[in-house]
Amino acid sequence: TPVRSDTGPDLADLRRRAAATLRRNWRGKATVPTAALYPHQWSWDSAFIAIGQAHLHPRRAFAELTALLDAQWGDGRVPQIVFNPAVPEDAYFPGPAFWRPLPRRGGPPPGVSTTGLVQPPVHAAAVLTIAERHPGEATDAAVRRLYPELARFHDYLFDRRRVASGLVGIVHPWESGLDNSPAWDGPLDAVDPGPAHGITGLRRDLRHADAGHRPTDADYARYMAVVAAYRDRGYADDDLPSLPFCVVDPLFCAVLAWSEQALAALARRVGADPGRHVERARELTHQVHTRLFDPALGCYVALDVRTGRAVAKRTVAGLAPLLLPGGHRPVLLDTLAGPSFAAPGVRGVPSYDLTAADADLRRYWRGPTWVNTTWLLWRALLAHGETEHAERLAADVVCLVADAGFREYFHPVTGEGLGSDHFSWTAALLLDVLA
Ligand code: 2M8
Repeated sequence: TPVRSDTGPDLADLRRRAAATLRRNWRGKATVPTAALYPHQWSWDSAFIAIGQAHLHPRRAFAELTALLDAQWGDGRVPQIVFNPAVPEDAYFPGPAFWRPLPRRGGPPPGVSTTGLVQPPVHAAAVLTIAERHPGEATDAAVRRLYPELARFHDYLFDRRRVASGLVGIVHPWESGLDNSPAWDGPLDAVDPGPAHGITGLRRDLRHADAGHRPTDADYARYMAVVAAYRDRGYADDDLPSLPFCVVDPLFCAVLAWSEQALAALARRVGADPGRHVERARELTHQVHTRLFDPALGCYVALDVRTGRAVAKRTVAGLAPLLLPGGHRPVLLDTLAGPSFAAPGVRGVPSYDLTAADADLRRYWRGPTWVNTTWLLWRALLAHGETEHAERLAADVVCLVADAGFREYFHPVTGEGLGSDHFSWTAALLLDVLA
């Protein structure tokens, strides 16, 4: 669905600037999310970047994912961050040293430095998206190479991260991709931050972004304590609820089930048996719909696995199950169009309920509109034939970027650009909604 505009933004110019942003952030094998704030390769960023890159250079799109999967651990996990050895240790906090030791058995390939966490598994869905739009021999060859690695990643998630009978858990807010989401306030309150690490002095993000737009020091102290606990047990996934943080996130699970369907389609393309993918996608979809829906909030919610309690917060993650077949679609569509996420003048899908007392419309994942989550809902709406609504979201993305540039996130009401500039997935996904 092309966005048409005769009087609006100059779309050819936006496309050129998006391509320039991706070129600027390309580092030879992969793309950084943005130069100063995030100088390494991030997992789900690379999936979104590949989707946009495919409109420019399909080869580079597959190279991006290949670089990420080259850092896959022996146990199948695909790391949240692949550290670039050419970048100084202190350019990003927490840098490679904080994550060591990484396990030898089941860990990253020799000489490869990563974190021990994962991020939402959008990659298989990204590969299928690219393969469907850019068919050809090079694509077939790339799919043949990438399918077994993606399947191993999903095997890891389904086998090692299974919690709360049939749902898949995450062990750090960073694994959700929505780091300081209000959904994590409750579970994080129970985490002992431990001795002060002199966090403010260490945080590099505060040199590149406004402190009022970022997580707080109190958040960071707990992030570090949660990493340390997982690291000190060698990133082992036995008895996950004994870790200080263990939750089921509706976005992570919905994206996994959606990507698992994509994996079934990729398996068929390479002549592999799609059976286990079809079955796992069906079962996880069923679990999400039956266990995570909160009728009073009109959306899906996270579960704190340690307490067994649902987290009653209406966040954008709770709308992500719209990507899946079945479920509570009419209610979700109402919530998406209602005052929590839409109002006259609101652009894109805010990351958190606009009417909530603790919404903070400039602070990171606590209210601003992000292009990647808006894009996921755009895809979901298109898949369900909600074309008009989808086109509105696409037009919002174009408008936000035309007014404020390729920013990391945006004030959902004023459109003010927030966080860093020259942000890769904003550029990549803009190219995709314009395609
Ligand atoms: C943000 O997260 C990183 C940690 O992973 C950070 O704040 O340092 C999140 O927005 C995450 O979703 C994203 O993948 C990452 C890089 O863009 O930045």
